[in-house]
Amino acid sequence: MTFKDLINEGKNQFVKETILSDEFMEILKKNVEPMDTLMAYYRCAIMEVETKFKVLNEQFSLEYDRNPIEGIKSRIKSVESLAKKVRDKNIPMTIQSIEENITDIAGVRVICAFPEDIYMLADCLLQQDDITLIQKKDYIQNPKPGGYRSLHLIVSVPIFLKNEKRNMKVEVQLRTIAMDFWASLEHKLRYKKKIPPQAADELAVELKDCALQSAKLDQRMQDIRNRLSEFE
Ligand code: 0O2
Repeated sequence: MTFKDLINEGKNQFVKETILSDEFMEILKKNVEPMDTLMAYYRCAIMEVETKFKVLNEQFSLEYDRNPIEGIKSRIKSVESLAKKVRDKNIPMTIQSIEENITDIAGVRVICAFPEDIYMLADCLLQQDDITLIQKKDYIQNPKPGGYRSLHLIVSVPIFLKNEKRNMKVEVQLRTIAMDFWASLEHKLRYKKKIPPQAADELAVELKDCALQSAKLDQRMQDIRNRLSEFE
């Protein structure tokens, strides 16, 4: 038997005794099940918030013959990205601590045509008596240094289960089509690892300029709509 064979045999033995052991399987089962349940609750919370926005859109369509919402994109944070955040925040990897400290596991992104609709929809949501505002970050009034704009709300929304009511946190991001276009492009570039530093700096300047231009465009389109509505 060669040294390599010996190492491989040792590895196989280790896997059998640890990763495939009954005790390890038991630990896995104990932790995976509650995590799956928690993720299902977050999916329900997304459904609740999505429905609230869809109802508002429907009402505006009926009453004013216009749709303030262009689209809704929702997502649940992946387990990998969640684990990374838990590690970076240095918090315990327990269900309770995850629920308390991570506020963006459930994310609902609402895309509007006009900036004023963002604030109108946010107000309508926050007026609802089952919604509690936990945090508000207005990156439209105060854009991030790179140029990012959006209105972020962390809200708590109840989900009704068979025998209990559970309040779940949802991150709502409201933005215009232009803000969304900018953020999607910037996000893609940020994750491209092979951009040389000089090109990255140039792109950051270019992106900042695009953010300023798109903010101006949003404002001009808003002004046009306001002027048009004077004639209605
Ligand atoms: P993903 O994949 O979109 O979920 P926190 O999340 O509270 O620990 P922070 O920075 O205080 O961190 O939260 P903040 O500012 O509310 O932003 C969180 C989310 O907003 C991000 O989630 C992005 O979706 C979006 N965002 C914030 N800043 C930028 C930006 O400069 N560019 C782009 N494209 N998006 C941004 P994640 O978890 O980073 O990513």
